[in-house]
Amino acid sequence: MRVVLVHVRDPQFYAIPEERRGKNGRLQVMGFPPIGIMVLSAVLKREGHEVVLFDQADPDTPNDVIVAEVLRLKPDLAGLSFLSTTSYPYAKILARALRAADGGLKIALGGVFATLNAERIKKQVPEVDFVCRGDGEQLILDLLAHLDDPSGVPGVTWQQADGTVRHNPDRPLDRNLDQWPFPDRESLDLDFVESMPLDVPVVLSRERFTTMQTSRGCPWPCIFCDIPIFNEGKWRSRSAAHVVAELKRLQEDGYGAVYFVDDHFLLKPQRIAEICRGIEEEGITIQWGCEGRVDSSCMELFPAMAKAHCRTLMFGVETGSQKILDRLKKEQTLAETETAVAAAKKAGIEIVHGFFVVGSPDETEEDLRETFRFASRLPLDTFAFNRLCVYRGTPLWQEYLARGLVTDEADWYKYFKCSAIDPTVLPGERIHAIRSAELKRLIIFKFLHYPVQAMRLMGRLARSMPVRDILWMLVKPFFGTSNGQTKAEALSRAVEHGEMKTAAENLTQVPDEELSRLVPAPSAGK
Ligand code: B12
Repeated sequence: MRVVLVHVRDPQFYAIPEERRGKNGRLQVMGFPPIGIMVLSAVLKREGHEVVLFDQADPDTPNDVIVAEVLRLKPDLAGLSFLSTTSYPYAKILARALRAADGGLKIALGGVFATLNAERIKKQVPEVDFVCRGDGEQLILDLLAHLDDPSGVPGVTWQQADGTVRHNPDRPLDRNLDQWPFPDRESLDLDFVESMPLDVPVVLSRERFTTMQTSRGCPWPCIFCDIPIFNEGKWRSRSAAHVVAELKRLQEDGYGAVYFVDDHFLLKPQRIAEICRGIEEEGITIQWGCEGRVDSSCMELFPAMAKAHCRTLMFGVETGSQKILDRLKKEQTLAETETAVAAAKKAGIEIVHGFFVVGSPDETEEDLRETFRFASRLPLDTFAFNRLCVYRGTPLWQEYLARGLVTDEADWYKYFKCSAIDPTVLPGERIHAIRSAELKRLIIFKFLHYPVQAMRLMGRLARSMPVRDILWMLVKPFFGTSNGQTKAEALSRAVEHGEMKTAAENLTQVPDEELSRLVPAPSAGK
């Protein structure tokens, strides 16, 4: 059978504004590859199906091109994959455009947001035939075999002929992840390169870049995260041998940098030790990055990871206030953060990154300032201070429902910064003002107290950015402006594409009836 798979992105994550082609003639796209559809493609191809992939990061395949291609290819199924609340409006627009163009096309949606909101999506977007929940590998094979009657396919939400929406039982979590082939990285005519080092710094290399997923899930109960719900609170992993075999293949294919998109890569020490050993034995030199919790028991393996070319380690530090850590149910201590960051640096991991959130419930101005003081005490190389947001499905959403701050009926598809709806969060403008002031202080502090580390980072940035641009980027906050972006910034993603990001967030607030007016009406008879 023939399947078209599309990775839907919001425009803030669209590639590079100017066209750039590598030596091999392929368009270079800055960002993470869409491994969700790449995995599904590999599985489908192994079973003999024909697959065509589209990634909306490709400026050559906007919606109208995808619609025209689908009309030409006449697939048995069009699968749209998207990650988050912010890309849902774009997935709706594309689904409706496809349905308007071909009333008989079967359309499926999948991904984390779709999984957690399946029934609501099916009712809001009747143009979509199947909303697919959870892991997609076996599901898509089963669905293809039962397109006309998916009643026996676990994990699918669909509509019977009498109009009843059916939410088939969940698919049991599959622990055998080694059974699936490596992602199909060949079917998109794109080369992914890392984002400029201003958003997620990843491994800071200009090598051919890709991502891998070696485990799924995280069992901790942080109130802002929906991953435990998506994975039923479980953590599952591929074996070390399977991971090493994929890295080996990637090296043979010319990749030089890999980021593991695992929710918590650092969970199992023995597996990490085996991966590091395998990397050494196979002579793999790919530089890689990963993220995990600061209370990981893998800390004693940081030296082995550094030796196995782990270049970047990202920790969810969140805040410098124990009170807020506890409020977020992060179940970690400030002391654990200090120990982990110091251990990673001592082990020789080049880039140790701290993810922080600002604008949490019950956070005072003093807590916020303490977060920046804490960040300055940590020997972190890079950091990001993002605003806390609430997503449907998380424990924080449940709390907001109970407190009457949101309703499932009206708000389920909206993207909210907590400060916009929770009176126990500091006002958005205050958070912004304090963050800007403290960030300046932090940059000066880093240069004065960690000059060698700061200069090393500058050196790494200089590999991909002109020195003039680096300097301008550093002094810009002191002029109180985010304007005058450098060329490098223009090429990078979210941080610099502030306006697009806001536009994507705002689009989630547009009532669906209004959004539907943006696409042609569905064709009659469906
Ligand atoms: C890597 C990543 C990113 C990358 C982007 C990767 C990309 N290709 O575009 C970056 C860093 C850019 C990013 C950005 C953002 N992200 Co992000 N990201 C992730 C992360 C860590 C991994 C995603 C991944 O690659 N998974 C691996 C692949 C194999 O899995 P998958 O895509 O889910 O696909 C599987 C199934 O879902 C299913 N499936 C998927 N599609 C389909 C389609 C069909 C038809 C079928 C049958 C099945 C199916 O089959 C696949 C195989 O099993 C997830 C956490 C997670 N575990 O999912 C967060 C996550 C998706 N991100 C999240 C968020 C919030 C964002 C941002 C909004 C952050 C921000 N404020 O800017 C942006 C929005 C990006 C966007 N365009 O939508 C949230 C979403 C929560 C929500 N309800 O909205 C998550 C869940 C993190 C979290 N803990 O809350 N992200």
